[in-house]
Amino acid sequence: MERPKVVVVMPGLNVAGTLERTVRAIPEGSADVILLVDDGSTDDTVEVARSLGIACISHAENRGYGAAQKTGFREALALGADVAVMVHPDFQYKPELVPAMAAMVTPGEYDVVLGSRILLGGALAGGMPRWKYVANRALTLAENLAMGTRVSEFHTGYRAYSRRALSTLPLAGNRNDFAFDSEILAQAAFQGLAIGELSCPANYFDEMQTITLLPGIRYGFACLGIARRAALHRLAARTGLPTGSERFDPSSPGLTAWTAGRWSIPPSGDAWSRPAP
Ligand SMILES: Nc1nc2c(ncn2[C@@H]2O[C@H](COP(=O)(O)OP(=O)(O)O)[C@@H](O)[C@H]2O)c(=O)[nH]1
Ligand SMILES: [Mg+2]
Repeated sequence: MERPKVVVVMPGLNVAGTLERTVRAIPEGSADVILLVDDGSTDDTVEVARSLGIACISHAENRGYGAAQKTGFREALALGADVAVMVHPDFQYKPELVPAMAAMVTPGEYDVVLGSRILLGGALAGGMPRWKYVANRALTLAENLAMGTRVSEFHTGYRAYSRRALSTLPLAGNRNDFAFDSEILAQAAFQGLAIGELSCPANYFDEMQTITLLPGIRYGFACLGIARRAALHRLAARTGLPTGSERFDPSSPGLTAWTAGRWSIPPSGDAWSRPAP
């Protein structure tokens, strides 16, 4: 069997200070293409990407974390990826786990894999602020109930998706902010795609980026809105009531309808020729 093609997608805003550390920690040979989505950075992010020899696609202005994922996943599909692994370039998650994340996404097994900070405990000991931990647990409980899932957290930024998930989920109309991460899981759950998890320690340190209190509160309400819509949609699907949402309709536009982004560093021609690990 041919080795699956793995594209690492990194949505990044002003990550010049942490990009190199993140890229160097991705095990050699575990990704066929490493693709940074520069979300309108105003620092040296693109120059650092160039010095590292990775590919980079840029938004002319800041579009948001969800928008950056749409651009990155669309290009991962166009590059022929079988698996896309999202790694945050602020070095908060462990890039060393890319091969493990990718390996769990195999046809007929998981279409979505989450690197969970909650699964084996230790998130608080690892430095996650207490208010974030409590909010994460409460929102996850509500989302699991609404979506009929049993995942340990909806809010990790460390994820792997199969080609099938990225090409069939109606992602183009999803939110362009942080709530994209909950929306895509709601869609995957509704379509019956299997969601797997592995545990991943998260890093909290000075240079990392993280959501602050006010945007955090907005994010929480957005997630609750998604949970509400998902619950209503499941009810509608079962009963025929007209409470369905186009967000969960598989015929809504997918990533091919998403047009943002221009290459600042196109992937090199021998992108697929790197040896297997
Ligand atoms: N805050 C923010 N991050 C963005 C945006 N676009 C892309 N990103 C990247 O998305 C990732 C997650 O954002 P972050 O602030 O670290 O959120 P966290 O998941 O709470 O740690 C980071 O790697 C950012 O560089 C944006 O518009 N705002
Ligand atoms: Mg972060």
